[in-house]
Amino acid sequence: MTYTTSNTASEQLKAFQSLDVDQQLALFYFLYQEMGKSVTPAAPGASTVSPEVAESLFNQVKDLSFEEQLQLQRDLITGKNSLLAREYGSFSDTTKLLFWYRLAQGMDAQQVVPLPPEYKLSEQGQQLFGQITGLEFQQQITLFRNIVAPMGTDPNSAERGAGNL
Ligand code: 45D
Repeated sequence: MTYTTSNTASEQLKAFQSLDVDQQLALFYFLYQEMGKSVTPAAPGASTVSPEVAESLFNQVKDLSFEEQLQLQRDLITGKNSLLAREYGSFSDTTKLLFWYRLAQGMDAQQVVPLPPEYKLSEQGQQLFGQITGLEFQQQITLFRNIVAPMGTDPNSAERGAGNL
């Protein structure tokens, strides 16, 4: 068994976060494509998810240019402060996940900037893709929640008035 195949959940999270920002976006989208079919809008009324809140942020992003959409997604990953990043930061983890899910659906509907057609994952990204797709569905969801949770800006710790858009 190699080191990478024995990665634990928290090591997979670290490995994901150690990829460069564009690789994280691409890997996340490939994972969506892989699992997307098995995610039905499962129990939208359930637990801590707020579909209308995720939808409202999605609609704001949808109205941006493709370049701005890409920048926003990069900024969410790097934790750059902005109005939209603070709005995102105020969501529950599951609502954050739903928001990313909506973005990916938006890509499929050509409302959100698509991946360049020949975009490839790095060796490291491909390995991680293999590991993550091999996880049980529940473990995948947990990992995804942990991936999206720290993104954006926590509105309570963000300096008031800082950032715009
Ligand atoms: O030019 O309990 C690159 C809910 C390169 C319901 C790029 C759920 C340069 C409640 C950067 C690649 C549904 C929430 C461009 C559960 C370049 C509930 C662009 C489950 C253009 C369990 C890259 C939800 C881009 C789940 C634009 C499982 C990349 C949700 C964009 C899973 C990537 C959601 C995106 C996932 C990835 C979403 C938007 C995996 C989204 C992934």
